[in-house]
Amino acid sequence: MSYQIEDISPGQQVRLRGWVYRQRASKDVAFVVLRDASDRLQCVFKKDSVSEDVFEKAASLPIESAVIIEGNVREDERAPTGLELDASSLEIIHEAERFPITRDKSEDFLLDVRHLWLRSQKLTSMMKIKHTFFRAAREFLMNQHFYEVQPPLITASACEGGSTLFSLDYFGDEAYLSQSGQLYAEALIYALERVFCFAPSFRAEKSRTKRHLMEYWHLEPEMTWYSHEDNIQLQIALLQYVCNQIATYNQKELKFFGRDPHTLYNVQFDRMTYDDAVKQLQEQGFNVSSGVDFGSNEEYSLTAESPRFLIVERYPLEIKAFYMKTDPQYPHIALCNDVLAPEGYGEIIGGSERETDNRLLIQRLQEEGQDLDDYEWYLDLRKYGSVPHSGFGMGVERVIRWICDLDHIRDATPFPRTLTRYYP
Ligand code: NSS
Repeated sequence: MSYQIEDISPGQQVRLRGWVYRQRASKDVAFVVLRDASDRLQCVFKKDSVSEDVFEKAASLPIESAVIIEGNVREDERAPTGLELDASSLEIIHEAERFPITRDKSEDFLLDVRHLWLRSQKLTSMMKIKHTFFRAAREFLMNQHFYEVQPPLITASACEGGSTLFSLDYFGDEAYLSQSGQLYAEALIYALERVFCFAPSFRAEKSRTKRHLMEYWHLEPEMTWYSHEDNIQLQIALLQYVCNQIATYNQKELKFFGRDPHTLYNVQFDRMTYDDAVKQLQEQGFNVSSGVDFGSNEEYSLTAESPRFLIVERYPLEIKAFYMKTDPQYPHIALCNDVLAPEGYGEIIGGSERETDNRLLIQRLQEEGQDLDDYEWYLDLRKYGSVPHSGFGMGVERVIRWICDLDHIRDATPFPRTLTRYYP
């Protein structure tokens, strides 16, 4: 019977299928570290206990060859999993060519062979954590009676301003890749009330940073009847749930990244207004004044020393997107918030209550220089049964970057699209 490495136990006779992760041999014994999706295991071929043919093959196996190995599982204190295999047979399914990835390859080279580097422990561990993220986020929202909906990815209009749009030729017209599913989610709530989109978003970010991808996964809940405050409470609960699930199901992977699962079991939140954040930054020596959006240095500084998330709310209207609701009591303030990750990782969520007054929306679109014709359908939503509503967008790779303590966001996705790269 075929097993996955993580399911075996001492004393069992097993058949394992996988790839050669590492290999070395002496005169009398060959060691093959086998890798499958679940784990790695050292398989020991002793010259005096296998046929000559099997020993020869085991002693000369190129790494990344695909093999099936049978043997007996035995405890071994020195092994990372506490187990080893006394191998009795070896079947080579495919003998690999010389694997191009060896120690000390440059970052650029590893990006060129990303299709092969995916097998590394780093990317495999990241992908397993990301898998839990997707499952947990869906589970949390569905338990709260949200419907998952599918926004279009080809659009006629900008959601987040014109400067980061990727344009494409749509049979002679100019269309764009979606920056956000939000405007469509706002249409969908009139049918389903609580919805979320889980889809790629595209941003033509022209600066080279460690936290921007050109294509990233965007989780965007949108809810009828939710106020600014309800919206923030949902963000907190969602982050708590997702982090808790990852702490529970990805202990091995977290350990690989040096992150203690305890820091994720019960994540904490601080909260401050934009004005207080400006004051704090000024005290830290930053030359910021009210009415300016924070850059990455400012965001870094606000949480660099903190193990807690930071919610910054109530930004000046003039630096935020056209759809954010004006605070009825303070007309220069938007009822919005960002969430900054702990430890200086920067913004992971942007959200707001949505403006329902078409006069204000039209005014703000005009100020942004947008063509009102492109937003006619969106403005219709305020004409037929308009209700208070809120929503937010969470950048999945931004959260994964923090959880896995990754230097660069490109390692939070298998095939990153960055300023200089869209291959492989
Ligand atoms: O531009 S956002 O702040 N907000 C929106 O797109 C809203 N329309 C979302 C909504 O309310 N439904 O982007 C949201 C999040 C932001 O906080 C980041 O975590 C992430 O999307 N984001 C990115 N991640 C990776 N790379 C890039 N370039 C990027 N841009 C935003």
